[in-house]
Amino acid sequence: MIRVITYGTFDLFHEGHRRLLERAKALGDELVVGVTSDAYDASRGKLNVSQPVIDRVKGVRQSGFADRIIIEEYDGQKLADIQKLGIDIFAIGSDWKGDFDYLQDYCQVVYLDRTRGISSTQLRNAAALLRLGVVGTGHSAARMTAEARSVSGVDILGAYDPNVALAEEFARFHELAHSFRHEQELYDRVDAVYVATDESSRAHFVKRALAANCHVLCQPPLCHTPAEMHALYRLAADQGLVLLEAIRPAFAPAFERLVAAARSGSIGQIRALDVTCCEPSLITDAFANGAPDHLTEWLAYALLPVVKLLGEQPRVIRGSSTQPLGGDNDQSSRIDLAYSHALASAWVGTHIVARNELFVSGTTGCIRVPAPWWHTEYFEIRSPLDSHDRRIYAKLDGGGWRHALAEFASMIREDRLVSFRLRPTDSLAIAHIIEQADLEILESSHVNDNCTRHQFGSRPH
Ligand code: C2G
Repeated sequence: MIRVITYGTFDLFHEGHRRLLERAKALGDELVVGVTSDAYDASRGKLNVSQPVIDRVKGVRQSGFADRIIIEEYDGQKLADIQKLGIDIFAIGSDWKGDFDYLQDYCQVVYLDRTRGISSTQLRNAAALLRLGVVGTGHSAARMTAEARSVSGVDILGAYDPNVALAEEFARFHELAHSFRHEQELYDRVDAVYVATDESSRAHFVKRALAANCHVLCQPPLCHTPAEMHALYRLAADQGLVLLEAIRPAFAPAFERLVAAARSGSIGQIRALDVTCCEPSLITDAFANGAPDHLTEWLAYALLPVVKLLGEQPRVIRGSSTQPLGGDNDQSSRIDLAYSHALASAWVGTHIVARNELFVSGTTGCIRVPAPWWHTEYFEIRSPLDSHDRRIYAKLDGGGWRHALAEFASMIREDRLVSFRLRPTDSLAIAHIIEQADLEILESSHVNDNCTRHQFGSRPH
């Protein structure tokens, strides 16, 4: 008797799940299926699971392949189950290749090819699955694609890149069903796209995707000017489509709680905000996880708390910037803002070791978010009246990529065009501040031949 075990969430049971169970069952005589509990999915960062465990178990049972169904409740249970149930083969989809090699000391480990590109006819509830395409094949595209396996209800169908060979390689590496030679072919096959091309072509692809009736998640900055951004949001709204800039900290649970705490008066009235986003020259994995790629993206990060906590219309905006130093993207910029009752300072730079904290001061207390603040799982509320700092925790999954994608997918599913986490007006306010500070720098700088139009926008291509 050969006993096989496999595990999964099995949300909205579909053809990919059915084929996985069918092949797992064929490996032996008896198949045990572990279905994740709701709490375990939450703890392992599987986002947007729409069915409770009882319904997911029902889906697995109805497939007819499982001889026994168990509930997976904690990390490390796989090892315990394998020993307790006398398992010979552990089987799992190829999207987990390598992750379970440690079980080889206890049983045979088999990775079964993931089903690529699930069609709507293969779903019980077709509207529940978001077919996503990726435009661009760089670091951000790769990271978002990898994180998508942990967002339930999202299936990445394929990739497009103006460089066809890159798109083919990307699709092969990420086991996607398609690489598209023509942009329009991708738009015709998907519900939504993630645009992660280089900054200069981003607005072009966003516009074309919207015109082709696709929802768009876009790597920030969406474009260079508030006017252009406004036109893109207008186009999306007119078409009834979601357009969301993936400024990842906006979707991080700890940041969301910070905004709620600060705005609900937990530190009195906000009087000052100090935020730093500096990238050291030596980038460790821990730093890179969730950090933006370019100075312009750093600026969007740094201005996010300013706009969310102090509002969209500062009275005064002052910008200062070094000239590019070692390279195009090696630069330091500061924006100082005055609101009627508060001051803010946002500093971004590359090749600088800085505190990278976010500090918010109020009339009765202050909030500190430890470094790197855009990637944090907690913040502290300090008040002279309390003897202890209050720490508030909220888990961050997948470097924040997952939370951005989960919000985007929820918006589409719920037919919600605006996210309160990052409204179009927030994105526009950030773009407006950058434009004003940029103009300020140009006006105040002495006539300088090296002075380029985009003091803040300069970036490598
Ligand atoms: N799967 C597949 N093809 C798809 C989608 C999913 O073969 N198009 C496989 C997955 O690889 C996995 C199983 O179906 O083996 C269940 O997938 P999910 O429900 O997404 O669960 P998952 O998050 O992969 O659970 O302990 C939990 C497991 O480690 C993984």
